[in-house]
Amino acid sequence: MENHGAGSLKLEDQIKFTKLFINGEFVDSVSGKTFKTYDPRTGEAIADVAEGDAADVDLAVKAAREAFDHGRWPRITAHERGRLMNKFADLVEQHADELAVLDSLDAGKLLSSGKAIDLPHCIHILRYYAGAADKIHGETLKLGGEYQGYTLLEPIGVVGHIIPWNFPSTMFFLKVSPALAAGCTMVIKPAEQTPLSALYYAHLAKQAGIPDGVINVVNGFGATAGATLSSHMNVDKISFTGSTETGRKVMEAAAKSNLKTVSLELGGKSPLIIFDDADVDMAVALARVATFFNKAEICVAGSRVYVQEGIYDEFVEKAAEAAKSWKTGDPFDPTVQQGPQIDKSQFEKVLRYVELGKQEGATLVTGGKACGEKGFYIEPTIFTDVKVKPCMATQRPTFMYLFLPSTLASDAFHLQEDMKIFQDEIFGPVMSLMKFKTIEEVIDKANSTKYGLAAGVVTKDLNIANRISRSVRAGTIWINCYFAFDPGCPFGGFKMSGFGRDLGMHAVEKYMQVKSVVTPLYSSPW
Ligand code: TXE
Repeated sequence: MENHGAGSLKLEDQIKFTKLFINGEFVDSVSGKTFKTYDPRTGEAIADVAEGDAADVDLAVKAAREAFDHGRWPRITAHERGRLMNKFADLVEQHADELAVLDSLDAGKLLSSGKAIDLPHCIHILRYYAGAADKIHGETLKLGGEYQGYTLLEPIGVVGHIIPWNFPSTMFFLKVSPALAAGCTMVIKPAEQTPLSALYYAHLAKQAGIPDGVINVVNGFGATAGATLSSHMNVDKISFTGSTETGRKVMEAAAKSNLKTVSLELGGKSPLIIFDDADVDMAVALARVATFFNKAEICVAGSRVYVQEGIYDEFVEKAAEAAKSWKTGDPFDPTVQQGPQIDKSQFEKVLRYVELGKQEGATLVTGGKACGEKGFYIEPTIFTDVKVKPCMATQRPTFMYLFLPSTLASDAFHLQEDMKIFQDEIFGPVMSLMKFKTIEEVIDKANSTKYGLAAGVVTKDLNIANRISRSVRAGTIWINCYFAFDPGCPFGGFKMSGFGRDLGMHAVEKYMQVKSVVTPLYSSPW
C-alpha cells in the first residue's frame, strides 16, 4: 500500500489503538470478539477492532456513572475543566496529521481536507467549548411574594453519543466538547465503519489529564452496542447523529427505558436556490462543492439545485463541465477532489438511485457510473428534468385545504409525487437540477421535503435572500456561501432532520438540567 503524505510509515502502521477504551484503559471486549474495518479505496481490511456489545456498554456506562456520581469532573471548577480541555486541544493539534491519516484510511476522506478543514475545525470546536466551560450561568429570579430564587445549570449526567462515519473526527468533537464543558461523563459509540480515530482521541484525553471514566469509547455495531446504549437505564441522555430510520429507533428505545432525553441530527435533502442575477460561474463553483464535497457523504449536501429559468441552460452546461473536471481518485493524492464512498453498501445504494433516476425519466447529463479498478468510487453525477409533479388543485383532496396549513398541505402532496431522487437522501455524488420561474414557486418546492436541515441561496438581491431565509424551513440558511460552519453557529434540523442543536451555546443546553432554588427573602414563614 502507498504512503502518500504519511512520511516513511506504511499507512496501517499509524493504527495504534484498536481495543475498547473503558475507565481510562484500553481493554479487549468481554466476548473477545473483534470486527474488521476496511479501506474504502480497496475494500480490503486494515485492522481488527475490539467489538463491544451489551456487556461492554454496561461496563462503560458503569465507569461513566461512577465518574459522574463520585468523580472529579463534574466537581472541579469550570475553569479547571476548560484548562484540561485546552490541553486536550493542544495534543490533538500536535497529532493532527496522524489523525487526518486515520480518517482518510478508515473513511476514504481526502487527506488534504482532513488536514486543512476537519482537524482544524475539531480543535477549534474543542477550544470554543473549553472557553465556554466557565461561562455557563443560571439566572436570578425575582419571585412573587417574599421569595427570591435562582437557577442552577447542572450537568445532565451520563451521556451516550452515537455517531456516524462521514466525519469521524468532527462528529466526535461536536458531541464530546459541549458535554465535557457541561461537566458530563460519557460513552461514545463510533460508527462500525470508522472505529479508529475516536480511540486515539480517548488516549489523548487521558494524556491531557481528563479523569478516567469521563470519556469511554465502545466500538461495535448499531443493533448491539448502539441499541444497548439507547435503552440503558443508567444513561441520562443520548445525542445521536445518523439516519432518520435509526434516529426513530433510538428515540423509541429511550421512551421504552428510562425516558432519557434525546437529541437527533438526522439526514437531509437540502435545496440550493440560484437566482437569475447570480454570477453563473460562481454559482456553478458553489453548487459543485455544495453537492460533491466529501463525496456527498454529508447531511447538508445541497443536492437539490433549483436554477431560475433565465440562466438555467447556461448553468446546466457549465455544471456538467464542472462535474467532469472534479477529480475522483485516491484520497491521499493532494490533487484529488473526491475519494471513494465509505463502503460497499453505500456504494451500491448510490448506484441504485442513479438507476432509479433514469427509470423515473430524469435526464442523466454526466456521470452515473462506478469508476476506478477497485474500491468504491463513483463519478460525479448530474440529473436534469427531475420532476416535482405539478400541484394540480383538483388532485389535492379538499380536506387538506381545510385542515392543514398551506405549507404542510403542499409537503404532503409533493411527498407522494416527487421523483425519489429528489426526495431521498442519496448520500452520494448525485446532483439533481430543476428549473424554476418565480420565488413563490421555488419556496414551495424547496419546502416540499420531509427534511429541513439546511438550504442555500445565491443572489445579489438582499430582499430575495431575506425572503428565502425567512420562508425555507431549515436549520441553517447559507446566503452566497455553503458549508460555512463555525463552532459558534448552532447546527441542527427542522422537521424529520431531527431536533436539538450541535455547536454554539445551544449545544451546551442539551447537556444541562435547569434546577430552581427558592428561598424566602427575609425570615422563613415556617
Ligand atoms: O446510518 P445509521 P447508516 C444517512 C445516509 C446514509 C444512511 C444509512 O443517508 O446513507 O443514513 O447510513 C448506529 N440503535 N446518514 O446505516 O444506521 C450505527 O452503528 C442505536 C446521515 O450508517 O443511522 C452508527 O454508529 N444505534 C447521517 C450510527 O447509528 C444504532 C450520517 C449511524 O448509523 C442502531 C450517516 C440502533 N438500532 C448516515 N443502528 C448524518 N445525519 O450526517 C445503527 N446505529
